[in-house]
Amino acid sequence: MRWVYIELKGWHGKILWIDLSKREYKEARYPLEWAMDYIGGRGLAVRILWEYLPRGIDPLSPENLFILAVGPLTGLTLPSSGKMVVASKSPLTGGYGDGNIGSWAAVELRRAGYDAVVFKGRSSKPVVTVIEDSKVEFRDADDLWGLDTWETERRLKEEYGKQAGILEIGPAGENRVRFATVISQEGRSGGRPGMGAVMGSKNLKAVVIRGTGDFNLFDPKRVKEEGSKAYMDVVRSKSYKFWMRQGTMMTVDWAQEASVLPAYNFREGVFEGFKGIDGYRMEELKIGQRGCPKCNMVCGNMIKDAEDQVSELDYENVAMLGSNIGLDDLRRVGVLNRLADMLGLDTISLGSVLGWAAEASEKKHIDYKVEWGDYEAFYSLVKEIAYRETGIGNLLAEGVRGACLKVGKDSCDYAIHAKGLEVSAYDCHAAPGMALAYATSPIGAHHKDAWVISWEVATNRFSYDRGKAAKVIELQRIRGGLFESFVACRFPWVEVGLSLDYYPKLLTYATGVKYDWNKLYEVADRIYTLIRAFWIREAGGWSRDYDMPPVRWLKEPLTKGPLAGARLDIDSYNSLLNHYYDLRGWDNRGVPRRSTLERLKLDFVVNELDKIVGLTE
Ligand code: PTT
Ligand code: SF4
Repeated sequence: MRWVYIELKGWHGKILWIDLSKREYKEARYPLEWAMDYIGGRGLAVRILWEYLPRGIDPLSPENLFILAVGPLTGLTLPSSGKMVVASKSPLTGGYGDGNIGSWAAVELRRAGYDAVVFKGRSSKPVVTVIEDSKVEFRDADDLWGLDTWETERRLKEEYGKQAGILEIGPAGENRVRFATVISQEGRSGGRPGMGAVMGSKNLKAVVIRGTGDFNLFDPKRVKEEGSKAYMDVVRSKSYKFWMRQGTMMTVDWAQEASVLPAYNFREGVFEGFKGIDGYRMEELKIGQRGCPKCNMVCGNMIKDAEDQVSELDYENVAMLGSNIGLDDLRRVGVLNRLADMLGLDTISLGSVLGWAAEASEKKHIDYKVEWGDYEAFYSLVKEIAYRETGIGNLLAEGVRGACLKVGKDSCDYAIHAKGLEVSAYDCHAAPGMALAYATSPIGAHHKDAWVISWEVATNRFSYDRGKAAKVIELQRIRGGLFESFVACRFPWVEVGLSLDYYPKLLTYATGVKYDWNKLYEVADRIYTLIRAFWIREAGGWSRDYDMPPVRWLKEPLTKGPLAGARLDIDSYNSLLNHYYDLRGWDNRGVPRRSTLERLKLDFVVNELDKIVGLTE
């Protein structure tokens, strides 16, 4: 195929390729079509992985690619644009993995003149990669290896200045814990499906980025005017004041009220101690807030934790390390949360493996004693996991799916994951739409692609109708398809109601390409379908079992709260899944149809998928 290269505004059109084995780098232009058809961020990342990742490799081998990708809206003067995608083949799930992290590294990468950086190979010893505009240096990192993320970033800031954007891993990433994340700015964490472990497997302790260039925009004046208006709309919104008080922590009370607050390893959707960990309790302890660059609604709420240190709280962290493990003291939850940030562990997966361990201990499926709410035992387990020092630490470092497969004895019946990624903090015994959102999320069970639960609870909660599948797809398009590819934070829209209409306009001003919703939805569908093709390729086959929710929600009803007795119905779930597949143009195995691939300009995957699974028309 002959590719045309980018001469457009809004993108730089360049990828920086870094070979850590050889300590070499080069910059390369990428095809114009990739920008047009995938926009950037997640879209660009999956296109790169499809094209360049050797088939079937071990995600922790040097062959894996570790990608940082921004989009045309990243870092601009518009609300909450300081975000970037970190992506790779996941060591936790074996499929496509990514996360969205707020960091100055996102802004600096755009200033440095790249749309993405791709790392391959493995350094023979610990290294920090330093990108300064078009120059790359490899700084030995023996002195940093073993340090926690906060200390690593502090030392690198001393060396490279306060303006530098820095992404790093902690001991968990170094030790290849399968749910280790990438950390920045002490409380930003990205890449739930083990992106930190991939960095660790490459001996890449940190990436430092500084750039001095401009954003190469089509109409910078209109971007600024429109972006400034959007900032004002954020501040003037009705929900702004309360958001600034509680941020995502307001969700604890809502989740309790709606019976979706995970408790005791997702056995229940209500928690008797919720008042000890809710947004109002957080307000009593709050000492400040911080967040990502370019944001005027910063959501990282800081408290002094039980060890008198600063911990930055979010709903997911608190529910998973609080109610899900039976802990009702926010200052103690704060300690576990801070440890996760410093060691570089994903809090959601961590809360899930701790919950699984408590249940396995209770059922005597493992020879280890840890009880619900046992803070000291959980505290020690967090460290044992990050350092993989002990038998139990090593076991839990594999994630719930890996751990239950090793332990056996029905312990997979209470391993709460989809496709190997631990479920985030919404119980779905009584929320079929959210269960579908988790089960079909392109990275495994994360809420980020379709947080349909608030709509579901407020509407026809117990139905499994076609409209629900359509709603999941609508949200996946906007959240997982678009915000992840033009790359900005979705909270201005989700949480304070910023009009979505800003985004096509801003994209058009930034790039000069006319965007409307039809065009954007087509991009989103293309990205979703390519990610599905990538999963099938890497799994070497496919069946609808991959798109099923955790067994617990189907088999074991809730026993507490107003919805006691509720559970998902398997036949109805299957019919909901059929609607979903049909609306996406996938067959009843969850494999994209040939006609869908062709309509979405994904002809280049047809032959390979056909050989693996046999495509339907
Ligand atoms: C995100 C996931 C979330 S989603 C939370 S809380 W949330 C957890 N936060 C963690 C943390 O903190 N420390 C830690 N060690 N592990 C953590 N794991 C969990 O990670 C995050 C915010 C949040 S807070 C959310 S919903 C929104 N997510 C966005 C998204 O996905 N895309 C997008 N375009 N905008 C988003 N805005 C919001 O960003 P992952 P961050 Mg995160 C302490 O990365 O892998 O997607 O996992 O990036 O900068 O911390 O911002 O109630
Ligand atoms: Fe970051 Fe929160 Fe601001 Fe979004 S709202 S950009 S997650 S600080």
